[in-house]
Amino acid sequence: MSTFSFLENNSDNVPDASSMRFGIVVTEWNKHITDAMLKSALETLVEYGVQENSITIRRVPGSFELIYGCSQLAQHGYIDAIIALGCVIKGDTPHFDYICEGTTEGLVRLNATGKIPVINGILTVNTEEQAIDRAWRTMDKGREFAITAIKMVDFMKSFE
Ligand code: DLZ
Repeated sequence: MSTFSFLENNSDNVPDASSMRFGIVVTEWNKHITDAMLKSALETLVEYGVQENSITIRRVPGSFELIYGCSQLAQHGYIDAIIALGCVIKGDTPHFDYICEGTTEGLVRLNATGKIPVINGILTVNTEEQAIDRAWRTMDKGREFAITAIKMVDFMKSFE
């Protein structure tokens, strides 16, 4: 098992985010998991200086809809980066594989447009227990995704 800790390695050089604007698209599927990540992501963005009115939140039904949601937000929102929050839990059918492949491919395509960064905040796990571990029990993925988003906006702004 990987012992790498994102937060131990990436928390000391987070740029000031007070001028940054973010969009968050979050799923209703596995809401108890995605809401926990949303809460932590919001707290983290604000901790690093983001104004609450500079964060646009939109909800979509499932992870598959995140791509359309992020695409719309990228086109119509006045924002610097998007965090896509979802949680896909493996079931008894191949649906899990299709959703994971579809969302990954979709997020790759969105990022490849080079318009704004879209952070992959979709947990793809075998069990609900694994999702809980990642969302709040042993990890804090919402915080990780927020810090990643801030760093990517800083990266984007380095070309302006
Ligand atoms: C259908 C489905 C299933 C089985 N599992 C999940 C899941 O674990 N996590 C998730 O975010 N969404 C799931 N969905 C819904 C799909 O993402 C999507 O909403 C539907 O296929 C309709 O496009």
